Amino acid sequence: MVETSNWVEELRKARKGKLIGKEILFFDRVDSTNRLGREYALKRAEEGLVILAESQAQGKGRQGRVWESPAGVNLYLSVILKPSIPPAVAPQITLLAGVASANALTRASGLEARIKWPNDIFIHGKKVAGILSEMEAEGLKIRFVILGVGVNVNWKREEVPPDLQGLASSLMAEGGRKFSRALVAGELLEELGREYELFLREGFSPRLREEWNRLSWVNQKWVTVKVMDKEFAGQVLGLDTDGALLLRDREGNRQRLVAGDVSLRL
Ligand code: BT5
Repeated sequence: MVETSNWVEELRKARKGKLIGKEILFFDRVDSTNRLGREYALKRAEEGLVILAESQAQGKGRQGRVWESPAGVNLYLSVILKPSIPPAVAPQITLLAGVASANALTRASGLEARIKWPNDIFIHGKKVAGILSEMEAEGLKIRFVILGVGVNVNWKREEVPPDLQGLASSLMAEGGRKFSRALVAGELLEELGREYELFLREGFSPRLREEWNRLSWVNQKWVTVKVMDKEFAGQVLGLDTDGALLLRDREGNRQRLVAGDVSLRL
């Protein structure tokens, strides 16, 4: 499908009346949609509000890393969520967003998208999307979660910065054709809405866990996981019933790791 310049209007039409994206604020350039989303949430914006930008000057990854956000080709969006869950289980939101994003990208592109724990979406072994969920809590209550997703849609391979060549890719680079951003964003918000509403009813359910394990790019692989200044090496067994990642080391000892704190290296 050829993209029209009013792709945001097309997306708004598709999301009319739905929880996630019933209101979509669109900006040409922001520092970070997550940062702006937080600002709106602090001003009591409603659950489901989506902040969408054509480009970001300071797109954020985890732990102060940078998210490359060139204009006109990709998706940068943040959703305000207000789940009634304890802060301790907030990393489960990243897991459900991983399932939703992988399924949405597969539906939109026909390419097989997989989750690299905890927050990367891979196609053909390269990162095409990243998730950043940031929480604001008051004591034992979550005030809101800003769920940010960046998807490389029509980024040309040769425009990927040199340090990310071979690591990062886009739907277009992997699929060999352009994709409609309205369509990709529409699938993404639809899947996020579906998984989020199920999560509110059922919590981190056996269905969600099985779906995550089915989509996992890391299960059975031998990995190193960095937790602060420690490193764990082991084979990935998959997610535990509460969403922690299970590793087994060479001696057969099991390790449980929570998505909030750690990153994984293959
Ligand atoms: C992430 O962090 O993968 C989370 C990315 C979230 C981005 C979205 S865009 C909308 C919203 N607003 C924001 O400000 N952020 C969110 P992390 O796991 O820390 O990965 C960051 C690393 O991915 C970088 O250090 C690079 O190696 C790589 N990277 C940077 N830009 C990339 C891109 N566009 N595509 C693929 N990889 C990228």
